[in-house]
Amino acid sequence: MRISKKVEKALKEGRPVVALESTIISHGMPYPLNVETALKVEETISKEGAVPATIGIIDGEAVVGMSKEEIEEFGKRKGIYKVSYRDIPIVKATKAWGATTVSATMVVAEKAGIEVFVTGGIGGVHRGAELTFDVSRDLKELGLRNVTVVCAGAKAILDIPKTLEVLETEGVSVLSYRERDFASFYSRDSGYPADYVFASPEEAAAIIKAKRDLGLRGGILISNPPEEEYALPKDYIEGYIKEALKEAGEQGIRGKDITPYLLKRITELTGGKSLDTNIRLVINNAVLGARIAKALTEL
Ligand code: PSU
Ligand code: MN
Repeated sequence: MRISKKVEKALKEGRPVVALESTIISHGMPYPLNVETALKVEETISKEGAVPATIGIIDGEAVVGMSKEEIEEFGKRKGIYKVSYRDIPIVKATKAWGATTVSATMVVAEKAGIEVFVTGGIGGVHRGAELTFDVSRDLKELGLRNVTVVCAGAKAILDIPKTLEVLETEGVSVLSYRERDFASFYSRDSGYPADYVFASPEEAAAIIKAKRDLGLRGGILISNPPEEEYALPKDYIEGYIKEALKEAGEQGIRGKDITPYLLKRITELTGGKSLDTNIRLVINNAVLGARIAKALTEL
């Protein structure tokens, strides 16, 4: 992999670094809002005193700390592969461009020695998984990698209680910032509690440190509820999710295409409201992620 000078220097000096993924850029939002958001997220992390490291695969090589131009290219270029763990050897050997999901980004972040990773919402157990077996690789890598993922819970399109059960099986500690409930991406609540509610970045950092000190392998999941002013009420968004899921079923959309399809369709159905919430929650996660990364380096 290629680590940017800036990220490498920060890691060497023990300064806080925050990893960011690229699927959210290439497959999660439309151009040019995807690029604007990615740059704004980086800027937010810098302002908080941490170093952002956007991760993706360029010509088969993992890049840690993309340049502005590279981020722009990830936002624009057509046909960029959506890379889950299983796809890493394929893009490597074919020298392809790959946007890394949470699962693949965790692999690269761990290799680079980055502990904290910020995204929007993780993948999880899809609704109807008892028939389709569609369970995101994100959950498996959360169980395996020593990386803390800061998100607004799991995407609302998923089955949240089943996702929490698999996280338990995988041994992932699920911590929620100031709210009882595990967040459901667009909404602050899901109806299901996280394992523990923490009150400050320092407290989260202490839990991460305890897990590492004990030599316990695997990730920690931080659920950061979207702020009240732009969070969407659960019953408002649920109708549109059901509608989008129904259309996806009728069109036979499956596998890796389902999440990008649903995010796009829900944006259309809500007249852009869901996209606005998605953008703002990622920025909100960047603030918390940077503060946790800082608190961790101070420990
Ligand atoms: N967060 C967002 N938008 C996204 C994603 C996260 O706000 O598009 C991406 C992440 O890369 C996550 C992926 O890993 O969605 C889940 O895809 P799947 O359901 O196919 O595992
Ligand atoms: Mn899947």
